[in-house]
Amino acid sequence: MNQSQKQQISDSSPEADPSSNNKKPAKVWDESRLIVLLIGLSLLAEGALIHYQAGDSQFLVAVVTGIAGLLMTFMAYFLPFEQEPEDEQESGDKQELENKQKSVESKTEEITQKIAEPESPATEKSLVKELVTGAEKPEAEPELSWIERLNKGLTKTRTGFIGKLKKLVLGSTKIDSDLLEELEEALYEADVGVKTTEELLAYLHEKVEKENITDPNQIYTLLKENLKDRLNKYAAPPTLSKDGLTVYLIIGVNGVGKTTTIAKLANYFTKEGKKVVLAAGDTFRAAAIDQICIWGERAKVDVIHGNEGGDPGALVFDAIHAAKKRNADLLIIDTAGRMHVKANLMSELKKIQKIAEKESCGGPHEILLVLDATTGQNAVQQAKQFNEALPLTGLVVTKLDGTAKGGVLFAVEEQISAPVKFIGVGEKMNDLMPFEPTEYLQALFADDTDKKKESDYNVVK
Ligand SMILES: Nc1nc2c(ncn2[C@@H]2O[C@H](COP(=O)(O)OP(=O)(O)OP(=O)(O)O)[C@@H](O)[C@H]2O)c(=O)[nH]1
Ligand SMILES: [Mg+2]
Repeated sequence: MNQSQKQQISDSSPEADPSSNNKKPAKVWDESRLIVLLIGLSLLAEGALIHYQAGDSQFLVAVVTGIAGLLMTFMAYFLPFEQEPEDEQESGDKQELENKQKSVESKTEEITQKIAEPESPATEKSLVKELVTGAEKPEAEPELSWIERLNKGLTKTRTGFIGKLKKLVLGSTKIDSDLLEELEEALYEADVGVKTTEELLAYLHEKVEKENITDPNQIYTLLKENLKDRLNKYAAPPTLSKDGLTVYLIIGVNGVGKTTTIAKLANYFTKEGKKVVLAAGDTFRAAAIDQICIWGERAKVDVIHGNEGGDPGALVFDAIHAAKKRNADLLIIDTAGRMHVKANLMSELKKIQKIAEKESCGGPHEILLVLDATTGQNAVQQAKQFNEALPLTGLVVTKLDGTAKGGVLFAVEEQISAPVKFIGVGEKMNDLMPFEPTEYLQALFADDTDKKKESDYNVVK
């Protein structure tokens, strides 16, 4: 129990209230006590009277009477008072106090137990179910096409990063060093990265000088073209084995969206007519197995899983053989989230990769690093270090719907010279697709009002 909880409990206990228990009984001059006092005083007066009237002859009687009076007066005043009986109100209060104390004691015990015991497996399971179900709440709006989802998902970046570029360039009347400097700043702010920004600026400078460009509109067009060329330079479709089982290994730091991406991939490839099997390779995080099993149920694909705390390498071995036995086309392996700076966790990934390589023909066909677009430049560092540990074949950029920057996609490809293979623009099963630079840029640069239907785009399928 921590200090503040202890404090809370002790503050609410009855002992904390000084007025509650130490109440002294009130002095009450009941009738009998008054009578004793009166008799005592009368005897005193009688003693004095006898002495006054009878003189020395009755001296002894007067003294005895006086002493008796004195004693009775003392008795009436100084003898300890009996505690008066509690009235009904007070005994009710006492009962209430006892009940309160009992309830505080049981509450203390309950809190202590809660802190000492971990969440029961049943509670954990229901929490996982809630998490996965939460991502699939029925939509109030009608089902959208991928292009509409993409367009919606990129709203923040379109109005943020791209909106700023548009305002800057199209709002200028001339091309000068101020404009180019502001442009540079906007690119940095949007996580486009130092290298890409410098190259972009050098390209614009050269074009402006060589072709004597004076219209800012042309700068805008040049910028768009350059960004498109950059994305096209790396673009590559997801690899699928021509014959036999294809194996995808999904890696990344904690919470970037690996397991959700796996569910989305299972959904996508199933719709493409492939038989997909999932491997619950995250044996580390509590309830990770339950999470992928629920996603598997939803995507209607088999999940090969072991026990929590088991060896992920052994699980991958079993999963490859189980997938082959089922004649699956694609096995997607989940892994536990890990920090890119932890060498021992990176070597565990290498071990998994070796097993996949040995047990499958030419696998893993994709080693996909999942990156959370909202983490900005940190995603670039992650890509660099994971790529040093394992040769990445591609990237999955998730949560593009949650960022107004969106430039990290350009930076990260340049950094490791590997393509973005999938992008995620939401939590739902249909919110992920293979990355197509053309449709991505069209959604990014589309005007919010006039480019909302799939037919408005020149979609590369
Ligand atoms: N908005 C949004 N949320 C996403 C996207 N992809 C995943 N998420 C959410 O990201 C959270 C984490 O997803 P997981 O799939 O559990 O992440 P993980 O990388 O497997 O996490 P660990 O296994 O703990 O390392 C979930 O709440 C997902 O719904 C996306 O493209 N957009
Ligand atoms: Mg996971």
